[in-house]
Amino acid sequence: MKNKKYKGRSTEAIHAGETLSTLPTGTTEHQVGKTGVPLLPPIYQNSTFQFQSASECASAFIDEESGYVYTRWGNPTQEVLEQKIAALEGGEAALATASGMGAISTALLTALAEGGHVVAMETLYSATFHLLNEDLTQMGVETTFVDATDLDKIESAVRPDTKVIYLESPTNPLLKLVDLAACAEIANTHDITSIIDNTFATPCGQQPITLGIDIVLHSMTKYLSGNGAVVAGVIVGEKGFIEHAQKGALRNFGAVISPFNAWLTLLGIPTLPLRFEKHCENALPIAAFLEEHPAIDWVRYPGLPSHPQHELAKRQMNGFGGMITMELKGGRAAGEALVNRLQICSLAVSLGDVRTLVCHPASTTHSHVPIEVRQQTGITDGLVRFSIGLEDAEDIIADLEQALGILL
Ligand code: LCS
Repeated sequence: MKNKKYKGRSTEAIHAGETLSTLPTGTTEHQVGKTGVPLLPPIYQNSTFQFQSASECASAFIDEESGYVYTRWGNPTQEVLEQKIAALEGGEAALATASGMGAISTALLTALAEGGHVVAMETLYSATFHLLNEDLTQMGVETTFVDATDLDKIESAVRPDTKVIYLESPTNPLLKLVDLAACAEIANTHDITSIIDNTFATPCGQQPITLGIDIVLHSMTKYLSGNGAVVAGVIVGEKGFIEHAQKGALRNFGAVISPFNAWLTLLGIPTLPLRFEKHCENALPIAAFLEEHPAIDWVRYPGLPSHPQHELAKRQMNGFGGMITMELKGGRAAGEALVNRLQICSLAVSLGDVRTLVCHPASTTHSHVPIEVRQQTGITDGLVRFSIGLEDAEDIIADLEQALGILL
């Protein structure tokens, strides 16, 4: 469903949702009659809202559209952010959350309110995998993990009680893609809710709702905020689903975003289109440099012709993003030596920052996972993931060149 007011993505990122800031809720009596409203959406850093009368307060409880009551139920700063992201994703409505995992758990708890079965990609962000494989399993939800690059495997995993098809594209950390339009068609045919985590692509890289996907999620900790200052998430989709999520799982499980984090994210979004362009512009020559390096076995970047799904990437994405994954020939020792030697690239988890971040899963995020399980899922010992930042590509390449030099 479209929520389109502006022709261009940059105008949308700057202006969408900001009409609220022209009507400051809580304008105090001494301000009435004065002209001039804040150009930047104000931050409403308050937990509760006051009313003039019992009847006004009572009607806000009956009709929540008529007023704000309590920040766990909604806050004007959060609403500006939600309207902006709904516009960027081409969705009807959005719901901001305390974290990306808050968005994922809230969306799944909403779609699975009456229980049911999930078909999910076999390689997902690790916490999403644990949520599906452990926490939701303990609550009676079953998940079948499939190689979603093979559409037949999705189709044949669908059961009469399947409620959700859950996807990431590109995936974390292997950068596999799924054909979103084809997955949406399978989901529609069987009346299943399709959900995608769009964190790696951002709404600038792909708009899954326009391809028929029902629900789009983000960890706004990453590219959307872009400043490495917040942990936040968002769900985008049809108004009925978002309202159900807001009044149910979000409100009662409580993964609400703080007004300050909503505001910090609002500061980041206007530059997202520009930042995304630069992330893409930097990543391609860096991926090409890595692919030629003798210490490296293989490189995955959707923009490289060597990516097994490069044709799908060209068809489905409007830019290949800033994430690059590679396999070093020297295994774990080489991975550790490389990250120890890098100077501009910072050794840190997370992604989508203005700085280039590097992460060696085998010695860090996945070190507790048994080696055979890691190898089965492709998280091998020599795997290194880069989130290419906004520094000059030549400086990043020089840093990589000096660090990779010790592996030769
Ligand atoms: N989805 C994806 C694709 C992610 O990469 C992450 C976090 C999340 C959801 C969860 O978001 P959060 O709750 O942290 O806002 N990814 C991380 C990573 O690759 N390294 O550190 C965190």
